[in-house]
Amino acid sequence: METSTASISQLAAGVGDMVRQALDRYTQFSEDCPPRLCEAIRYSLLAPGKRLRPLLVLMSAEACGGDMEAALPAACAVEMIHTYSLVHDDLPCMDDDDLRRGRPTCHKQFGEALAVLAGDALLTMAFETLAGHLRPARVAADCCLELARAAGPMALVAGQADDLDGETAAPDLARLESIHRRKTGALILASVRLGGIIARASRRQRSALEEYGKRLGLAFQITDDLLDVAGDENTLGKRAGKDADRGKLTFPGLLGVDESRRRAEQLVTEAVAALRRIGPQAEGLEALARAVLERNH
Ligand code: GRG
Repeated sequence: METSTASISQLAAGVGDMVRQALDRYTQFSEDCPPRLCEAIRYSLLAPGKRLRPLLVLMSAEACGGDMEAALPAACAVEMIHTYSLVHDDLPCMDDDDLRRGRPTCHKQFGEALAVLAGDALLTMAFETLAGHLRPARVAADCCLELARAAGPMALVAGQADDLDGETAAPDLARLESIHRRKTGALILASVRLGGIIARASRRQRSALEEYGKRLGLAFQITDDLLDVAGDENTLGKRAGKDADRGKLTFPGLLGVDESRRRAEQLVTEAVAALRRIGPQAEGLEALARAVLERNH
């Protein structure tokens, strides 16, 4: 498996363009959508995010012998859910942030009420995109179920609720991992599973994707916590040092920077090892996992 860091960046840029164009097409609303709402949705969704989750959907499908084009609606649906979660997370009643993806947050730009509605619209549009654009219907239904579970009250929403509570809870590694398995990990795991569903992956391929996705999700969160400690605000496109300011439970806070880094590396090694069960066509996923470790934003 030899995809280099340079070639994964090129691949990611190419796939990122493909995803951006599709997101642009999915947000060409009729005049029934009020112009300010349309603007708020597109402002957040088309902002320059890393598109990690869409990349995972598309590369997982490809790794299992599927077609990236066929998986594009699922890649966009996951990005819609992710963007909705960021818009709502940034609200004053949640994390109260003013900078996201290098721009003022949605509520800073459009006001709180419209930001809530833009998030609501993105959440709904994700399922419309899956149901309306994936074929056959059985695959669309399976993908709807997968994404709904990952975004729902036992996963993404649960992790967020516990994270808000975590600001006052006693430090505990099991609790921290449980929060991030749901808040960050569930959508990352769903991304690789969606790719597998669309590619009609074998049982062996699905179990490899599962192992890869779980480990990558946790590694991604640990690097997110490390960047909050040491990252540069301009590169990050969001405020740094927020976790410590809020007394949040984090991996470096609990384990220290060096041990957190070691854990992230170990998780990526294990994630990559799981890909051997898929074969050489999983090299994009391997490069993506390594890029998560090296990321600076
Ligand atoms: C409001 C239901 C609800 C959930 C919010 C996404 C989220 C849950 C909180 C965001 C805060 C945070 C730092 C989460 C940890 C990791 C994470 C999801 C970071 C943002 O994802 P990136 O880095 O963002 O992939 P881009 O902008 O690149 O897409």
